[in-house]
Amino acid sequence: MKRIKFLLGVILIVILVSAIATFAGAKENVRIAMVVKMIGNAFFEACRDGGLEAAEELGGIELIFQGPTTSTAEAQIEIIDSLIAQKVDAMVISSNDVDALVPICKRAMKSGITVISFDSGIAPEGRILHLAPSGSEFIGRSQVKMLANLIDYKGEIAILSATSTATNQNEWIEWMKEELKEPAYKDMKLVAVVYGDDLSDKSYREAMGLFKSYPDLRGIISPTTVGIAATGKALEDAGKSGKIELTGLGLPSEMKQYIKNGTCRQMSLWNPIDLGYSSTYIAYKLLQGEFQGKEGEVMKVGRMGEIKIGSNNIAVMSEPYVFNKDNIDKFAAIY
Ligand code: RAM
Repeated sequence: MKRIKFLLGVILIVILVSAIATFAGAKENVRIAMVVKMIGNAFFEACRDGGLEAAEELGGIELIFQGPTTSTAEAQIEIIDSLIAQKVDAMVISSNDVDALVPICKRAMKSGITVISFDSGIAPEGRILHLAPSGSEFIGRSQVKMLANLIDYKGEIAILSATSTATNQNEWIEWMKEELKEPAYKDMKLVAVVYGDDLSDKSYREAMGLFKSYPDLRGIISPTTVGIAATGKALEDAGKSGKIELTGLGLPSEMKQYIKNGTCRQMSLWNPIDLGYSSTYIAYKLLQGEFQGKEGEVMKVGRMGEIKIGSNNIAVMSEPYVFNKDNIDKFAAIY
């Protein structure tokens, strides 16, 4: 009799817990789509790996990884449109344009899909929050400081960016320009900003074009993992290593050879695996109602610890790592 009572008790508790969970809106087996700027970029493959790690840790998540073959907003809109039709539960998006994705993302949210941006943001009306790997001001200013140190605060410099509409690169470039207004940089001149569209061959050609158009060029900042690696190759092929200094945001695994031979003596980046992990984790918790996505909220993001949502619902992770000859091997083995 006691045993039956005990069993009945257990069954009752199970029913109650699942009823509460259903009432609270907890969802099982959710589908989270990670939409990146473009496929074929190792940076986003590392983000995907982080997303898969979060999915595994949290359980009950199917991660759908998608991105266009060209880094345009139009191509991303098509993908998002089809994900709405497939009724995915959440989307984490690295955007090719800050405004162009707003209407489609508004439609996604209206249909009940949880939308956040990560890496490269969507304007506030088109997402619940944006997860930035690091503060834009810090990134922009520190890139200029790094290059200034390499060229002794003197000479012509250029920026080789991703696409002309990329939210993240454009914000960083604005801060680079702000930093360059400081008196310390009076002998440095920004002569050009060019766009390689996160395509290796186009970035390579743009770098070669810079060498030709600006024979006195002393340094290049490339705040894109694709652009910096292509510029490293162009510098070597053109025999310009050591004559033109290179810095920016690069993947250690792709930049190892250029760091080691001095073509790029210093650069930085955050961990894209952590970025993909955190964005997937946050999307899941928002979906489950465990995070509210409100300014001021401190989110507990698994192994990453606490991440606070700041103004405009932008949550900033931490400062990037700086890579040089001494530590590149260690990081190149990871991402
Ligand atoms: C490229 C992409 C990405 C950016 C990195 C630094 O892979 O443009 O959005 O964050 O570079």
